[in-house]
Amino acid sequence: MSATLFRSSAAARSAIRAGASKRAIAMASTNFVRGKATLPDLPYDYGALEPSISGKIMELHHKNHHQTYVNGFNAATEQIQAAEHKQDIQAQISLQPLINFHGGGHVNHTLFWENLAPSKNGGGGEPSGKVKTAIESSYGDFSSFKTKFNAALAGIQGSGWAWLVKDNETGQVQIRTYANQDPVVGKYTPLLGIDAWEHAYYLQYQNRKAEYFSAIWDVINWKTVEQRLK
Ligand code: MN3
Repeated sequence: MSATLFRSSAAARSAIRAGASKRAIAMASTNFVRGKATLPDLPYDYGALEPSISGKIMELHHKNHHQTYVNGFNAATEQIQAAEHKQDIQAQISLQPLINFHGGGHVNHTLFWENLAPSKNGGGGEPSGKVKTAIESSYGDFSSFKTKFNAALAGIQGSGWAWLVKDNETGQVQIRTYANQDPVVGKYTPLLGIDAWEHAYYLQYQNRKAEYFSAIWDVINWKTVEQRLK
């Protein structure tokens, strides 16, 4: 497989070590610099999730795919601002799907990277504490939950995501699927998302996407899920 690929700068790494990662998780949906969305650094090397996800996939997925959503969101935002300036309501409305797609893509991927961790840094295993209790309350046990989550992923037609979300009204957790880059919004809080787009696995797994859905559990960062559930 590919050699370890470094992406984060030394400054970003030391910031992460200094405890910025917790803040970064809280800020996941608002990663902006001077009004522009920016590509977040990964808190691990591209090759660190192997063998579950190859370094080459991680590099392309982060550096190319995610960057495209960031660029698309910034471009659509500029167009909306221009339409607002001209008081062109029709143009503002017609730009909403672009905001949903590219903004959703940016938010979803930012949350996704944080949902993963190399196994040597605590990725994989089973949830504990409140996450374990919440999953058991909705799905009986972890194994049944995983089976249902993988079935939801396998059932996505075309491109989309499966998420473990918290229903903010009932406090219960549940598995929901979303088409394309539709973000988890409204009465749900996103806890754990798995990208089911072909670009997330094809280079390594080709048509064997069930193998990708099975392998990714070895690099799930349950600590992030716990922080989001709080
Ligand atoms: Mn993706």
